[in-house]
Amino acid sequence: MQRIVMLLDMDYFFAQVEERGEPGLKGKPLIVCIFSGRGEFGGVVSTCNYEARKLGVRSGMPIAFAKKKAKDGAFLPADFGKYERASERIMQIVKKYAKTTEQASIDEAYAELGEESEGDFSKAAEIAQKIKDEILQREKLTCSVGIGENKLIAKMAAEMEKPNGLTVVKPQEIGKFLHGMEVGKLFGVGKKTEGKLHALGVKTIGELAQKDLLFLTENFGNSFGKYLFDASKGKDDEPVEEREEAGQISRIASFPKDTQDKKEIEGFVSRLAEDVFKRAGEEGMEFRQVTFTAILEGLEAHTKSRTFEKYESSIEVLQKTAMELVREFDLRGKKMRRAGVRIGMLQKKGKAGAGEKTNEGNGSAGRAAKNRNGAGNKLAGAWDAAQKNLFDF
Ligand code: DCP
Ligand code: CA
Repeated sequence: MQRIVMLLDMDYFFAQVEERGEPGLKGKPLIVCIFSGRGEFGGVVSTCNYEARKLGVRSGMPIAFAKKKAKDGAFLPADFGKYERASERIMQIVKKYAKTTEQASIDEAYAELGEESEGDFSKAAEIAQKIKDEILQREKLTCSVGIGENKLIAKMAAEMEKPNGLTVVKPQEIGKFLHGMEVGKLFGVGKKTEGKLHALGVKTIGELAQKDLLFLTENFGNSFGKYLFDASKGKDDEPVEEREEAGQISRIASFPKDTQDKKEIEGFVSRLAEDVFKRAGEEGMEFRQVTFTAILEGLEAHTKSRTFEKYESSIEVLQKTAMELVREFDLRGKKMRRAGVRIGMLQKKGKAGAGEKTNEGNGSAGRAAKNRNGAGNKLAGAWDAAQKNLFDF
């Protein structure tokens, strides 16, 4: 049977969710921000709508900079819980139409559609259209979908038409699809690799596909070289694999002023723990791990974790552990700038037979290790990027 893979990517996701809640915001630049609490515009842009993109605003940009570009824009704080809940409902819709699905990030999902469409690309496109319609009808949100014979082609096809696109690349069209494309557009090729390829005289994916394996492994190492060799020809055999739940819930925030005051730090961390616990409760999760993160002046970051024998679900255990970790932490004369609390190795409460089961290896580190090539960062997806933003200012 012909393999058919779909990738669904929500359009300007966090910003679209905000727009939906506030129809008055539609048509105006809308910027979702991760405020650091430092000054009115300290922090970074999480994402923004297309009106703001037209003005040059981008994910990861300092908010103060975005403010200069979109003077009359609406700057809203990110509400991760809201996006997670929308994401969960969207994933449930995708699962109704396909037996095998994989959530690749908070707003992206792969699905195998070969069986469902009897190996017929037009039927697969019809299924994708039904999924898009249902998401629009139930969630009032648009997405862009790519369909191809593997994950790589599906992902790159989804990029072709945004927003609200549906792009099918059939096997016989792959050569034409990739040939003239800039090499930087090949999935897994970041800025660094792109620069190196340019220096080697490779500008397009078609030119990359002409290079022999030895040339690529000599320049990019065995595993990434092999990846480039295959990917440039549109080859990819990564399976669509179900992943466990995201595996962690965290909250991180800046102190109003850098501090060394132990009592202030304890009170602050205790409030973060309460927030995390509230979210865990809302999602019905229990945890086996508690992590405390400290970011000191100069952005030096430290983490300390404790792992339990069995799953825990009480605020007392979380608070007590967080406090122990804080007290054990040695500031070594420095001041603390940000602090975070995370619970990990999660499972849904009372999940049958899950007593000994853990989510180890399903977190982003496990995923990154599994991703066999330099595409690791990109494959890990936007949710990791969003998490990373929290540490980026
Ligand atoms: N995100 C973030 N910081 C980044 C990248 C992403 O906080 N540097 C968050 C906000 C995005 C979400 O992750 O809404 C999904 O990321 P995407 O890269 O898919 O970006 P969008 O969905 O916002 O836009 P697009 O329409 O281009 O997919
Ligand atoms: Ca998206």
